[in-house]
Amino acid sequence: MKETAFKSGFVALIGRPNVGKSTLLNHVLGQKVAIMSDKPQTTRNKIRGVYTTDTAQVIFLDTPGIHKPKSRLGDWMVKSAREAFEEVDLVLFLVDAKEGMGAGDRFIMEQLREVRTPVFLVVNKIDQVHPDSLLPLIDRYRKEFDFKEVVPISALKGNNTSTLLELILKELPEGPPYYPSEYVTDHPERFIVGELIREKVLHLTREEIPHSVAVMVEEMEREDGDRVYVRATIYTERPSQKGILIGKQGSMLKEVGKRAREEIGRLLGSRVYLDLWVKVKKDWRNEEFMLRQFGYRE
Ligand code: GDP
Ligand code: K
Ligand code: MG
Repeated sequence: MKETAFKSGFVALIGRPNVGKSTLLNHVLGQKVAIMSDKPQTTRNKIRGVYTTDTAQVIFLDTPGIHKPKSRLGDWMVKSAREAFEEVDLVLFLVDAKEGMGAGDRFIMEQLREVRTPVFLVVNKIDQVHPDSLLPLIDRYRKEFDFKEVVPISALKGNNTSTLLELILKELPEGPPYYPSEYVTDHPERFIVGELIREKVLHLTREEIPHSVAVMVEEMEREDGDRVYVRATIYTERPSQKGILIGKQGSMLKEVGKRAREEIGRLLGSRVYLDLWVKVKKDWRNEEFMLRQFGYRE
């Protein structure tokens, strides 16, 4: 049997806010455990997720926002985004089937025109439109740009996402895996953010609580208006510990949240909305799965 060479490459995701970039990634990365780590990354591109099969590895990247610049800094960001697109193997341009083509889409396509990297048009949210409206919409995009592939999907329902993955894998060059196969990292700041929350718990509680606590940052996303939304869960081992952590009328949790929010804000250099939860997970310390999730194992 002929052995096929391993393929690997970098895929940039671009599209207006809320087109479904995060949803697509979560879907692709599926049930895999999110391991947090502080592996080095390039300064321009943020690793969003690593998808590994027996024969290939795809590294999905966040690209700097590409909006019509309102300032010199904006000009610079557009230029660096364009350069980032040159350095990847494939660009996925996500659009919203229901919203149709907007000025934001046109601006992105203008920038992509100056880039040699192949671009796929990914028409997302097809579950929200009548099939008949799809072809005219795709035609409109095609008139504006020469896409290597056009793939209609529903990231939410998982429709046609396996076709998209196949086409992505086809586009990748031969190359080695850049990350261990179990590495599915999200933003590495996540781990630090979790640790900051844990630190506040340690400062504010005593006795057995500190050792029985783990923090998992489930979501961390920069919203419009430069605020970062963080949803995190503090895990304890017993209901009584959960009670202590929440405190009288939520006072303890409020204090943990307040202190953590300030420090996370300093770390990230932006305002933070911290959505903090407490859950009981008996014996989390003994469960390999949980240890991985919390980033205590590679
Ligand atoms: P992002 O800003 O591009 O990362 O977009 P998100 O992934 O956060 O998605 C924005 C919203 O669109 C969320 O409410 C998603 O649930 C929703 N969404 C994403 N993909 C789909 C889809 O295929 N169908 C539908 N109906 N909703 C979707
Ligand atoms: K969003
Ligand atoms: Mg997103």
